[in-house]
Amino acid sequence: MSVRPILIAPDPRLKLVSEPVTGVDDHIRTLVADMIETMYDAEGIGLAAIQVGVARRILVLDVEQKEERRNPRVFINPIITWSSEATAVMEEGCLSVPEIWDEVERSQAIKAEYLDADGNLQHLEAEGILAVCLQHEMDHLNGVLFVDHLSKLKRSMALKKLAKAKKLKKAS
Ligand code: K1U
Ligand code: ZN
Repeated sequence: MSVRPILIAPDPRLKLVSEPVTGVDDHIRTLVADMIETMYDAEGIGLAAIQVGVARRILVLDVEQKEERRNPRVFINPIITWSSEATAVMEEGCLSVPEIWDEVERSQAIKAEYLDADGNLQHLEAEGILAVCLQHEMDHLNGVLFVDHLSKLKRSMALKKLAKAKKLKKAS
């Protein structure tokens, strides 16, 4: 297992629509193991394959983030089969948009279908942080970043802040 570098916005690869996985083979299993290690290394609660430069419809989540009780979940080719009309607003961050946090409104509850790491079909009903994180990661599979949900003004401020932070990091 290895930690892979995480793409940072405005890397154009983050705008790609990822391709479905056609079979869970050793190549996919290695990618999934690396994604889990990368997520924990970065102290994230989720990660999509495109964030490590692989345009495949795979994401990993662990919204508990307790080192002594790790519970990584793997979602391959996930689809949302139902989303509540009721919405909730939660502050979000993204490992590909470092140091930016802002409020995003999403469905408060969802139902999803996906393949697990063994290629078995699974169903999930989620609410709270799990629903938020799953919707955030599924956006990545479609080339959408959480800042794309913000107003034009807020998005441009966020991206300017990110560019400034990148410039300062480069200069130091
Ligand atoms: O980059 C990502 O897609 C992962 C992202 C997931 C996420 C976070 C918050 C709301 C929605 C989706 C993150 O994990 S950002 C880092 C983070 O959440 C965190 C980092 C350190 C401590 C606690 C949380
Ligand atoms: Zn993200």
